Amino acid sequence: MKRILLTGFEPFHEYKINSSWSLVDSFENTTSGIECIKFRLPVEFRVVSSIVPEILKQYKPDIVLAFGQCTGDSIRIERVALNLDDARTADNSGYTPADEPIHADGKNAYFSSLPIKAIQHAVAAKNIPAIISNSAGTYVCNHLFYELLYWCDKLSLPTKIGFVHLPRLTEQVSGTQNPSLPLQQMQIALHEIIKIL
Ligand code: PCA
Repeated sequence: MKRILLTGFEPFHEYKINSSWSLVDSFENTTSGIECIKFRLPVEFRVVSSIVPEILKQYKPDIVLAFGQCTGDSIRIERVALNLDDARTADNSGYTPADEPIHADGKNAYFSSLPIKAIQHAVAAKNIPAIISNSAGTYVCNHLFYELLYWCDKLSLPTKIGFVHLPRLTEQVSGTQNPSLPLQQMQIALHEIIKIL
């Protein structure tokens, strides 16, 4: 059975929950004949760096689909991971890297190894807003995406890597005009994505 590793992040900044972990945690353990393994990550640059090679070796996934939360109104399928940490605010350990490469021996950037356009079309076909994003930022989400691609390259792993930024959940923005997406829509999107992988 094909194995997909789904990752989400713990809450960070002012948020009490993180939509990325809400989605991963609520998802089934098997779908479309694919085994789904779930992993919750801390919003900490250094811990993410140490965990990534470990989980790749431990779970040997065929695919890693990593999720993070953003403030937009669409599901953002990330195209590129940059070799750069540049945080405006501290991570959950209090660390605030500025203009730092993630790996001195790494490429400046890696592209997603999943079919991003096919993913976008599969989600949009369900009338769920989905766009291709050409920047995952320079915070912990980009850091995770870069580490996953770096280690697959370094260890010559066949694992395919993708990163998706999710809007906040409806309950996270109640009482404000901020954009959001219901959990159920995110679950439908994830089903559609897994079906085409
Ligand atoms: N979003 C942040 C880090 C964790 C998360 O869910 C980001 O976009 O980098």
